[in-house]
Amino acid sequence: MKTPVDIAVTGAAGQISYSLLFRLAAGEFLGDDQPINLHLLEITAAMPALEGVVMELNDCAYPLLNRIITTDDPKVAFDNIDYAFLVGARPRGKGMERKDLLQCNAEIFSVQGKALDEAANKNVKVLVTGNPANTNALIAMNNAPNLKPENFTAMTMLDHNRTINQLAEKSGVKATDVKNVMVWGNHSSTQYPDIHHAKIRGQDALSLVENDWFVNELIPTVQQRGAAIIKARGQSSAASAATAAIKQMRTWALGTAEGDWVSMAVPSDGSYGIEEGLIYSFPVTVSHGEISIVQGLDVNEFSLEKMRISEQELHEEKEAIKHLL
Ligand code: NAX
Repeated sequence: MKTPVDIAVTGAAGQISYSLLFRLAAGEFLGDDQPINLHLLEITAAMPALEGVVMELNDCAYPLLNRIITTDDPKVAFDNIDYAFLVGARPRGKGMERKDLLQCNAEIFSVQGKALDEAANKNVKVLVTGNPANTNALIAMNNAPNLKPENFTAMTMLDHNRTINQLAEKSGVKATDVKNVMVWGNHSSTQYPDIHHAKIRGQDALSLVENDWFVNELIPTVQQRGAAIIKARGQSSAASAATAAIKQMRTWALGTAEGDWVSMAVPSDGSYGIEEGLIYSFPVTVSHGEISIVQGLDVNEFSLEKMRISEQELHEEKEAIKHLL
């Protein structure tokens, strides 16, 4: 058996974690020969609920689950960790403005960034899922000066998977027949799911579906998918978010498939003219744990305009929390 890896999950008593933790423990992340230690962080008020989750984890008698640590202290949670799934965040309360939500989450992620800086393994891979995910990742990154910016990503894999699914459903093919979709920008309703380079069984997607369907159906459907799920289910996406979190972290650890890429929100290096330093979703490939933004793709005026709208939103979010950077 290999040495266990240490994985932190924040918001561990929440609904995404209720799907995520069991799948991590079952070996879905790094395989069924990789034992894990789980470091579970919650707010103090949710510690009793977290104990219930731990009882259930233990009742599964998972062979790979070596140790579970529960705490309400980020420094304890992040001690020597290799991977951090930052899922926990403050939900939008009644009467709360978007900027209030941004502020209280900004404070959470500045504390967690400092704790990661102090306690985590220097090669830690940090995936921010809690919303507003891109800007929360930006704050955590800026509060961790001893970690590299490349240690941080925010989750747009769910949006990527949603784009694959829309295209597969429309074309009557399987999800695995669809390659090279991408999602640009913010994990918000300004995100831009783009199929200009997508292939369906090796053929250009836009030669198989109408441009009108792409513009007027696919884009708004993916942008509004989270809201549609809340409307139907009465709760926000949880199992699909956990699936996407595992896929994003697994891809980061083990690499992308030959000839394909995925979407991840990563620190912009100015590629495609996007403001440097924003955490912006790009098409990326991964090799040996290193993420590279796919370069040299043709981007037409239509796409550029959509990419800029999302960039502008991220710029405004950054301005609103700049005192914490
Ligand atoms: P829940 O409200 O069910 O769970 C969140 C948990 O986080 C709660 O148990 C809460 O006590 C805990 N928490 C709050 N502040 C904390 C802190 N400072 N430290 C540790 N734990 C803390 O939400 P859930 O449905 O699990 O969603 C979690 C987050 O993911 C939300 O911000 C949500 O908006 C976001 N999402 C992001 C997605 C993405 O694609 N990036 C998609 C799914 C999801 O909407």
